[in-house]
Amino acid sequence: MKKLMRWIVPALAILTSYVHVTAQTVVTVDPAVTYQTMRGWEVTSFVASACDPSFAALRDAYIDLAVNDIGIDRVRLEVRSGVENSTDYYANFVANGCPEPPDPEYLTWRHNRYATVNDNADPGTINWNGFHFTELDWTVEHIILPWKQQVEANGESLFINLNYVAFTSQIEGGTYHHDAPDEYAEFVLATYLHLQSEYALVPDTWELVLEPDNVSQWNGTLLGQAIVATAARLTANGFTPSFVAPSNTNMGNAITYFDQMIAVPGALQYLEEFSYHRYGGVSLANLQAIADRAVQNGLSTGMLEWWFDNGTQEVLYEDLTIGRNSSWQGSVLSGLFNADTSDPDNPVVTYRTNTKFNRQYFKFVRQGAVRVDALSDTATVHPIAFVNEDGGHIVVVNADSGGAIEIAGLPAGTYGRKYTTSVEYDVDLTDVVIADGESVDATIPQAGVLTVYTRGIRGPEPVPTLSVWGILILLLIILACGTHIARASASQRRHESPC
Ligand SMILES: [Ca+2]
Ligand SMILES: [Ca+2]
Repeated sequence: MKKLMRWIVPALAILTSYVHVTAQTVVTVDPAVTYQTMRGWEVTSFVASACDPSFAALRDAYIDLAVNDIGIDRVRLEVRSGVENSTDYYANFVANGCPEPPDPEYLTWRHNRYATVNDNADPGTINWNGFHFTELDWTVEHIILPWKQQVEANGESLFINLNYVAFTSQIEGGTYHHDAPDEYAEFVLATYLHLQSEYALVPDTWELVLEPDNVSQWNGTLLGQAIVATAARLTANGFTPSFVAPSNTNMGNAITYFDQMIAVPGALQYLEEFSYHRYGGVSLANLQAIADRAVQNGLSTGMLEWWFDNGTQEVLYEDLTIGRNSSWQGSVLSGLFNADTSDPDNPVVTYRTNTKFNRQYFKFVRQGAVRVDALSDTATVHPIAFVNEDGGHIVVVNADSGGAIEIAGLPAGTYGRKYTTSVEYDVDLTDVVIADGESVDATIPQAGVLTVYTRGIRGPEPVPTLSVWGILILLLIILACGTHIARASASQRRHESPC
């Protein structure tokens, strides 16, 4: 009996180890099956009030972290309809110290910032005295240009999505005339010409109207007519029109507006992105309908606003997979952070929870990356994969619980492994080197997000050279591991222990 037990115990141990390995989740990546191309991780450019004594310190900290650590590479720059007005209400507001409500100077600003006064009776002739770009210029000079410089220092480019805002329900005692397509087109052209002459800046895209379902003068058909009129003016002035729309606050309304918009002859050809927000009408059916329309019409999609800590990694995953998003906005710039400004010159800036999790995506998946197929054999493990323009492969996994994950289908190379859970942030596991046909294994201890990413740029692996000390250490490791090898699983040997 004793003799029999001597065989049974190790046999059981080997069997247990085998069962453990086969129970791990297998994620299979297939780079041959491709989906959307990425167009940047977006935030709106807001830092703080222009009059906030912490503004400059916050701006410097936010931009540095957003660019160099989080991976934000696209910005929504807003321009208000009230730029076309005979009075520079923004200049007056700032001159009065940017007062808060219910200060009457604040209310004057609020009641007029979307009100328009026509520059002249001819939409074909710009009267520059009828436009005041003071607020836009302040944002460009104090936020966009320093931000752009930092992104470019990393060899990347800042995608600028210029967004027209006209919350006309705030107007009191004023009027609004940009619901005439030719007047709207003149406004857009004036903004393009101004940015080009002042800053040599040309936006990558123009987002037509922020939340048109909150603006009584606008509907889907008018959006389509505005695209056609604006595209003609921009083209005639040497610009390449590229529009993002309809940007409804409600996903259901976005579908309705989109259908009306592209029914206008000539509108579709200048549309680049089908944009939507998530404040209402949220359903997987609506998300699927948005993705289907985008595929059918050769467009990208973007969930471009769900602020106030709603942009979790689960929402991001849903928008990237079912919604096929190429760009995504979960917050304004300041919304990525918590800031203690009790010392205005030295604010203490930390990451909000969503930033920590979403950074697992943002930091590694860059503009131009192509999403590729990734399948999981476990319902609680949600994978997504990308190939960056430099050939680097990225696999991100939202895990509903802790566990071991084997990632198959990646090309030979050296891979970094990083995870974040609710109790641990930014944990790096040791790098893994795999040959063709091998898998990358990683274990995440609790629910969270795991990222596996190519180290450096793909190419032939350097030939390893070993010093005398290296050879001695290797021999010691082999000796130390010898007795354990039989019990360790093949994948554990390869990836998780020096054995
Ligand atoms: Ca005008
Ligand atoms: Ca005019």
